[in-house]
Amino acid sequence: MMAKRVVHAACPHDCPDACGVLITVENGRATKIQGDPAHPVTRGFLCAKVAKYLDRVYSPDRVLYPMRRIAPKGPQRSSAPHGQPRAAVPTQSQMIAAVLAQEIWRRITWDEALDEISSRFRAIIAEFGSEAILPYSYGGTIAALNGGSMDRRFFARLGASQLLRTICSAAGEAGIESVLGVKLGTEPEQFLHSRYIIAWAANIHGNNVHLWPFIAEARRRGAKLVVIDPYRTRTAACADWYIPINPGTDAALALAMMHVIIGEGLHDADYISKYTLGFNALRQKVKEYPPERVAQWTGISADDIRKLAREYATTRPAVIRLNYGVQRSEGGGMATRAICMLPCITGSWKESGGGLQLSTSGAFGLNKSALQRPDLHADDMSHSPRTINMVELGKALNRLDDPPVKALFVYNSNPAAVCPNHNEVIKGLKRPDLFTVVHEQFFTDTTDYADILLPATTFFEHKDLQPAYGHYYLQISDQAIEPLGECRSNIDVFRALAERMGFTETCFTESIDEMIDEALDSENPWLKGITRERLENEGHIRLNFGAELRSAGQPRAAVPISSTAQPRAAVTTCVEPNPFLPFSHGNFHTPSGKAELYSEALKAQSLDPVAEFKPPAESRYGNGKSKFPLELLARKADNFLNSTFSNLPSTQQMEETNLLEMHESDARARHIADGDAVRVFNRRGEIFLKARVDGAVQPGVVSARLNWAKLGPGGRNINVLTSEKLTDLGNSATFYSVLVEVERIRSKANS
Ligand SMILES: Nc1nc2c(c(=O)[nH]1)N[C@H]1C(S)=C(S)[C@@H](COP(=O)(O)OP(=O)(O)OC[C@H]3O[C@@H](n4cnc5c(=O)[nH]c(N)nc54)[C@H](O)[C@@H]3O)O[C@H]1N2
Ligand SMILES: Nc1nc2c(c(=O)[nH]1)N[C@H]1C(S)=C(S)[C@@H](COP(=O)(O)OP(=O)(O)OC[C@H]3O[C@@H](n4cnc5c(=O)[nH]c(N)nc54)[C@H](O)[C@@H]3O)O[C@H]1N2
Ligand code: SF4
Ligand SMILES: [Mo]
Repeated sequence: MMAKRVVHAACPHDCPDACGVLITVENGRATKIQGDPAHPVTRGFLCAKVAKYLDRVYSPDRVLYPMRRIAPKGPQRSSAPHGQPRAAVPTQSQMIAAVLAQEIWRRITWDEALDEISSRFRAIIAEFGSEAILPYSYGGTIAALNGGSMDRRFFARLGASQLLRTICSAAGEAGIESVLGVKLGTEPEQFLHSRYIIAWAANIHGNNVHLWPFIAEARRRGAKLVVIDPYRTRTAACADWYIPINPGTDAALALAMMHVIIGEGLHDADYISKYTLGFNALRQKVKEYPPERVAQWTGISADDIRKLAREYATTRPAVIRLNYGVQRSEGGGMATRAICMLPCITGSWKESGGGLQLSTSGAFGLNKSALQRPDLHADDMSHSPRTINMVELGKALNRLDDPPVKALFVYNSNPAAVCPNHNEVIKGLKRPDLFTVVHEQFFTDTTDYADILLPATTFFEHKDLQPAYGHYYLQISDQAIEPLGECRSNIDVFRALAERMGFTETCFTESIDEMIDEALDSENPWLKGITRERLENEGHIRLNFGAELRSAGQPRAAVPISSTAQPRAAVTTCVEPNPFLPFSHGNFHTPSGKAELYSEALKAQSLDPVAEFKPPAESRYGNGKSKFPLELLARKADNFLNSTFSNLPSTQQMEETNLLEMHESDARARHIADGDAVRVFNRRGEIFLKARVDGAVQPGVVSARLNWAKLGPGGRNINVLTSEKLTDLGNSATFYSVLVEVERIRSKANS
């Protein structure tokens, strides 16, 4: 009889928190998941969805064996009548029953699957060239290995088209890097010391819940919390000051704040002169953005803009938790850039509890080129393969030529749910001549279009190395249990495919531990002294910023692991690290080494070298009067993670789906009452939802949440309405620059 073990893991979902996790394993079966109480940031509690992870790992709906499609592509059911949610849609278990009845899939062996994939790839390469093959992956896991390593090696060596992975954060990354040169920011622990906290496009309770205890403690000590968001999130509801803003207008707000700060002499002239470049150009530029002018765009009164600017500049330390919501608009890159200038002109980077956090990922500096081997190329290829932007998948599948995309390999992603312009994506995925392989844990919207379906492990079933984008701890995530069924990790799949394709480079036979060692073998000084052995012993290690945390260096055995350990949400004692203040003395990673308030690089791209606000074309400020007057926020669900978790009964119970939230005045103008069935539409598509008039949004804005399309009414989700248009910087997605109209189709009273 095997003993009870507790395994240290780390949550690999696409979430800033990267929680430390403890998995109890008894007789080879995981019996309990809990947060690791020793993790200084995630502090022993998990979000509601991952707290129920055993339901996910052991769900009867897991894909457990390789399979070949024997039915036509597409969900195997008749569409639900318009406006009829759920009931008409088969449950997951019904779908699985169909699978088992072999109506859709035939089980095959791994050998058969790999043979078929490699022979189809060979044939496609012979006829169309290797660029006719397109990998498609994103954030299923963001751990260092399974998030992108063996797969990248494989597709580089194959000479496949390269995927530009821009669907999430590329605009914000370009924005922050244009000012700071790097994705570094305030440590979550230091929010404790803040006196003024702005949650700017940051849904903290929904998407970043482990920051909340630090904010809560700062507030107990007298800090003020301000939330800037067009949607009244749970965080906004408990803020000291909630400032609703019109979507896509944040650049104007930031410029107006700087107008006030500089105009009233509240800036830090010393910090500015030592560590920034282009202040005079900024001083000129912000003159164009007086609060009165900006009030018209943002919907925030000039008095409130002035008050916000003054409070922010004079209450010290002040910190901004900026999140990626702000950059999912047409002008998202510039908006991020303008906001990132704020702590540079107030000098708040100098203070513990000051600064700004958008992402901390730039500190990890793992050896990416060793992991991904971008130097690999196909034997007879003399040029770099073409690139395809993942946001434009619909376009790529339907309109690309020379060569057309003939094979699609999807892993770590569910594009049939998450990609904008859903109808175009589905049209492409339906192409009978497209050979589609999907490596998945569940029968998602995308597996409905797979020719070959491969079963994927969860993080319980494989080992990995886990960086973070919301704190500075590197973690090891150990394998807790054997893979279920015949599941294989991403690493194992691409290793096996490389062998089938006859690739002889040694990197294709490396073990997981060898790959972790390579990842850690980097030039980054902050990884100094951090080895796999130490990580295996200690679970998490704060990056080596030159000084050790008091708690670091303790072997894991010294951490009491009690089966009754309670989640410890409240920050009662200060962890008091030697604070990491990345820009207290400049050290910006820009070409000039300074915070670039003026950027030659932007000028070279014919963009405003300082910053500017351009009203999004698809917004209330677009040209002329639109047939679609309402701005849609096609948001994420608090209890799902993008489309992940949306099929599990235990998480479904926590999230009401298929709602359209609207303001009372917009509802009244359309004779819509709370609970009515409504049609939401624009020229790209339509979806049928239930109206909810609950004060979550302001006039002119409606909001709905992401879900699996096949669980939505009519087999659709909100991405039927979103567009493939790209952002100003970074070529990212514009999920929050969408215009729609809404009409009532049936009143609640008659249904
Ligand atoms: N529970 C949960 N957690 C998640 C996810 C999830 O789906 N569910 N997704 C994960 C992923 S992939 C990511 S990238 C992160 C993202 O996390 P966030 O960056 O927080 O992303 P969003 O939820 O898109 O946007 C945050 C907030 O910005 C607001 N917002 C939208 N448009 C604007 C605007 O124009 N101006 C302003 N000021 N605010 C705006 C939205 O209403 C939202 O409340 O979260 C991760 N964590
Ligand atoms: N309307 C709207 N659309 C959005 C967004 C929005 O806010 N609104 N957010 C956008 C953002 S920020 C993002 S990041 C994208 C996210 O897009 P995706 O990264 O596609 O996100 P998920 O929906 O979480 O799908 C990930 C899939 O990977 C699978 N998976 C998990 N682990 C593994 C693994 O180890 N191996 C393999 N092979 N598969 C695995 C999961 O089961 C899941 O089905 O969505 C974008 N789409
Ligand atoms: S999804 Fe985020 S909050 Fe939830 S357990 Fe994972 S890292 Fe933690
Ligand atoms: Mo994301």
